[in-house]
Amino acid sequence: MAYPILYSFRRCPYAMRARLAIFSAELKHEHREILLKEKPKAFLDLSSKGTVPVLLTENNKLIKESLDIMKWALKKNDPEKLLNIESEKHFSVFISKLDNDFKNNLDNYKYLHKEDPNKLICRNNACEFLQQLDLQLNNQKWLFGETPKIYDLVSLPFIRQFANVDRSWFDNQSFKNIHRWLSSFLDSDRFFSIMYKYKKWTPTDIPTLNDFEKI
Ligand SMILES: N[C@@H](CCC(=O)N[C@@H](CS)C(=O)NCC(=O)O)C(=O)O
Repeated sequence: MAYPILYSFRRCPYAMRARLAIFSAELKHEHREILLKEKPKAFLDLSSKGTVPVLLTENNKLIKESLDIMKWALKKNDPEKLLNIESEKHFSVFISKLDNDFKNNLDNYKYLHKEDPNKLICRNNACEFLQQLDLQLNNQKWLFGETPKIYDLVSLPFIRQFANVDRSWFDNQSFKNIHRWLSSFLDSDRFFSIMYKYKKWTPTDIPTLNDFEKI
């Protein structure tokens, strides 16, 4: 196989973070857009788990977790030094808070019925994490200074999802650093590029090559 293949879904925050890492690593790859409502058999045959993102490397290795795809891409090429972080252990704790606690609260806030009291309890719980990030972003552009790190790229797609549940409520909250951080991400070429609208992939399609070096 000439190029790695990324199976992705445009609005999925996990797929977004994988695309952010691949974009930063400037890796040529084939993009296959999957609709979660109608997953092609060829995709399910490859990954019975049925979640996106999934990456098939040029050596036929299958990577089924967004974080592993990010690390795979950035270990190949990391011009922004996103992986230059102080402590792997600190990063693992951060990921666990984000992917478990924050994401569970976000899902409940997003999907519970508006009359369910847990909806707002979960929104408040999620805000505790946002408050920590807001504090961390004080006087700096990104979570760890003036350049992004993997921390920013793993989390921003989920912060966007949280903000979009009720945009006017979110905009009225006092997370001034988060507002700035999120807006500058949403206005960036990086975000624009990874949100390109591909048509859905069908197994007979000819490859959709994605060469980020040319953007
Ligand atoms: N732990 C996985 C989670 C991926 C995930 O849950 N993706 C969702 C979409 S955002 C999915 O594919 N869900 C399957 C479905 O909705 O059928 C990762 O980090 O890649």
